[in-house]
Amino acid sequence: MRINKLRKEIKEVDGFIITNLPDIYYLVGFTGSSGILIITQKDAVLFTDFRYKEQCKREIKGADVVIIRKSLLEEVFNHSVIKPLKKIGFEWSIKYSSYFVFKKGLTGKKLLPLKNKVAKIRKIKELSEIKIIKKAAKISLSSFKEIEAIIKPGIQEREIMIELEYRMKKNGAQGTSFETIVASGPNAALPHAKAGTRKLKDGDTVVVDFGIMYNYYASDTTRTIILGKNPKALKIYKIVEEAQLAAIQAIKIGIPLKKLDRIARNIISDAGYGEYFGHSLGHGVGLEIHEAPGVSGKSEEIVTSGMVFTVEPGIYLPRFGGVRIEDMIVVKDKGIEIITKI
Ligand SMILES: [Mn+2]
Repeated sequence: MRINKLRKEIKEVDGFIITNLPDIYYLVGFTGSSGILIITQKDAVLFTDFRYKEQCKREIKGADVVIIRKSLLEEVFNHSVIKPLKKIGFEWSIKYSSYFVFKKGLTGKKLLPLKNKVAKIRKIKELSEIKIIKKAAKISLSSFKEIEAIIKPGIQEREIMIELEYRMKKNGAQGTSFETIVASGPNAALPHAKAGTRKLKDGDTVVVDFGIMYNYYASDTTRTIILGKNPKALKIYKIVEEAQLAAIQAIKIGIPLKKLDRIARNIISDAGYGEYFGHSLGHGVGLEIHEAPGVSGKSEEIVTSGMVFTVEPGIYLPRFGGVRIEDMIVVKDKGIEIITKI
C-alpha cells in the first residue's frame, strides 16, 4: 500500500501534513481541488469540504474523511489526530505564508520540513500506472497521426493546436497536460513558444509539443516536421535524432541519469550545436507533467525499473528555427519500452 510505503519514509516525524493534490490523489484517490491529508504511523485522515462529501464516498481508499464546516486549516490543527503529535512534518515546498499559518496553528509542536517524500515513491511507477500512462501516450500519438496531414504551408499554428487538442479530447483525453506548442519557422527557435497566428511557410521547421491527461496521468511528446526542402533543417534534425537515439540506447538499469544527458549533449556539441541545446534532456512524467526523476546533467539518480521519463534533445537556432524530438520511455525489469512510438 502506498501509504505504508510513505510511513517507512517519514520515521523522523509523528505525522505528516500533505497539501500537494497530486500526492493526495496518489495516496488516497482524492480528485477534488481542496483538501489536506494527515498521515501518522497509524492514522490517515483526509480533510475536505462539503463540495466533495459524496465524491469522497466513491473515491477515498485507506483514509478517514473529515468534512470541515468552516476553515480547513483551523479544523486540521484542532483535530484529535493532530493533538497528540509532537513532531510534525510539512512539505518543504509549501508557500512561506502557509508556513507562518502552520507555525501559528501548531504552537508547541516541532515542525520539520520534509523533502520529496512522496515524489520518491511516485517516481517508481506501479504496473497499473504504467498501463494508464501508455494509454495516454497512445491517445496523444494516434490523435497527432489523425491531424498530421493538415500541417502544411498556409495553416496557422493556432489552427493546428486547436485541431490536435480537439482530436485528443475526442479520443479520450481529460484535457491537455500543458498548453500545446505549435511553433513554426523562427518561432521554433523558442523551445516553449506559444501557438500563435503565424501561417506556416514552405521550408519551416514546425515543432509540435503535445500531451494529455488521461485518468489523471500525463503524456508528453514532441514531433518536428520540416515543410518542403530545407537542407540545414534536415541536417540539424538528423543530429537531434542521433542524439536522442544514442541516449535511449544507453538506458539501462543502474546507469546515472546525468550520463544519458551527457551522451545526447556530446553528440550535439560534437556537431557544433552545443550552445543551441540549452535545456535538460528530459524529465519524469506521471500524475504531473514534470516530476521526478529529472534527466539532466545535475541529476544524482540512477535509472531504476518503473521509471517513466522523456528523452527530448533539441537544437534551437535563433531566427532560423528549431528541432526537438521527444519520446517517453518506460524502464522495465528487462530493457525499456518507448511508449510514444506507434
Ligand atoms: Mn517534455
